[in-house]
Amino acid sequence: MIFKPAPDDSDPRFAGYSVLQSSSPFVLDWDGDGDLDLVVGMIWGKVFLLRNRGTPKAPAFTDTEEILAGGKSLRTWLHKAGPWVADWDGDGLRDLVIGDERGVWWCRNAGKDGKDDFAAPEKLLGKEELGEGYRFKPCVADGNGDGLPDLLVGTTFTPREEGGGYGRTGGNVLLFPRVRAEDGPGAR
Ligand SMILES: [Ca+2]
Ligand SMILES: [Ca+2]
Ligand SMILES: [Ca+2]
Repeated sequence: MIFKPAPDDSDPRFAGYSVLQSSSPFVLDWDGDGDLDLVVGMIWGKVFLLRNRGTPKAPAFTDTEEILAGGKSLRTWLHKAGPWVADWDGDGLRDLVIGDERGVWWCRNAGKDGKDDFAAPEKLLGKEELGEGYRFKPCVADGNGDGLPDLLVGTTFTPREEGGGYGRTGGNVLLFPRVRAEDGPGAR
């Protein structure tokens, strides 16, 4: 599936690019009209919206839409963005939690009157917490059943072998439990 114009034609890297190459979709009814839309992270770290212009049974995704964060088109620090939409800080507004090659980021929503107002990405987890790996893909869920939202993060890594070669690519799912609700974002 190739969209033209591409998500950001001002940047030649995106010209005519397939938005589905190495992309990570998150499915939800973003606009509350009863059909499922897609929030998609793409290979170069951009995150954008594919609004369903069809129906629940016959979806149609015809264009890409910018998501603004901190007043700019949303892009993570590095590529292969993996978005998740959840109310991370429990204030009743959906937020964006995004993984990339470097870590996991949070865009707090301070919107009003039903309109989103996402802040620029703020780091939740970096290499120091995530360890060896890359292509981090977060999931916000109560992973340990205590009622508080936790972060589960999928990773990919290719370990070095004796002699300098690389072994088979593998991965983990890491759980970062939130200890106290009042600790806010990043608590684990
Ligand atoms: Ca919808
Ligand atoms: Ca929130
Ligand atoms: Ca929990």
